[in-house]
Amino acid sequence: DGPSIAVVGVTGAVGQEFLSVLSDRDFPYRSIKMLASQRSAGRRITFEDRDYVVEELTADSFDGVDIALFSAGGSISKKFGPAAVDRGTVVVDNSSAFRMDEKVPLVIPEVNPEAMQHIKAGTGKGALIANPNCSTIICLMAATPLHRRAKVLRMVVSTYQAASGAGAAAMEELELQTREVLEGKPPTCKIFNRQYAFNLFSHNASVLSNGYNEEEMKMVKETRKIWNDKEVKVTATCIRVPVMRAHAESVNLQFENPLDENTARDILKNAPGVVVIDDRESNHFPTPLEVSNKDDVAVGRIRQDLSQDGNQGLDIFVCGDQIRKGAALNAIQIAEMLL
Ligand code: 11C
Repeated sequence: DGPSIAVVGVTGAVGQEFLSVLSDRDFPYRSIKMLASQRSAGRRITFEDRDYVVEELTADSFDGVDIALFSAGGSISKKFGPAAVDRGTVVVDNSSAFRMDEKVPLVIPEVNPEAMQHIKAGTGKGALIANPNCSTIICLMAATPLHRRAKVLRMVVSTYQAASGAGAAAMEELELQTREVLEGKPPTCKIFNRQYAFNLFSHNASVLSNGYNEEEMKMVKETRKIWNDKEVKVTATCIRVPVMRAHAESVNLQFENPLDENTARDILKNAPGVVVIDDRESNHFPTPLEVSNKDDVAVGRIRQDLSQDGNQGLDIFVCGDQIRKGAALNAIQIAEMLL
């Protein structure tokens, strides 16, 4: 029993993670369609002891589908998302295609579940729900509980983003380059056009006329939409680092009301989907490796910002698995709320 579901982009890094998360969480379904581009059609996938053949994605793929999980890039979402909605499917879209559309809820289940409370699956009424950008999700998982208590006026974020954010091919190239550099060979530079192993660089998203890149502007705009707060000031610097699958972020917060670090630590310890790793004595704080393949976002380095008066500011350091909470897990938590 349960809804009929479709996974769009099933052969990609997030598509594959959709399947593991569905299985890990015992997501109920009566049927599941594995959809991908023509290039991947015909491939075989074994999922929960059953064999599936990957089908080529077409508009008709969504006939009778209650929930579709999309992660095949913005252009595929733009082309097939509305076709799915027309057929009565609720689309949970991992791309940036519809995030800033006023009619489309942009949801982190722990943060703003109310934004999608009017949408249910299996009613024959289609809808789109957008999954936020991974850097935004990971940041807001930690910042929101503090925002609820003391109201964030300004947030300054610096990211250290993993290869997985650029897809499975970037992860493969990081591994290949690492081997090549260690062997003294010239590195293969197909994905980022430069050496990635043993290096870091400004995020590969396009740089806009204001000097920010698109990834940074996503953090600014998505935070305002998710918090339903047009006034909150956000600035970000997004950097790609040679880490496989978890993003790290340094987040500086300025509050309207005072918030001391002990209270902040207690709030974060009780926040759903968050774990606190904040051991000053042994210098143990969150690392990308410790959160890889984990559901929870880890927070540490929780400290008063010395540059702000009267307990009005905090610095925190956050790590989260980009493929899991940054993408697949968040989308499937949204799908769970549709049932
Ligand atoms: C990254 N956040 O880590 C990006 C990838 O808007 O969903 C995902 C881009 C997006 O590179």
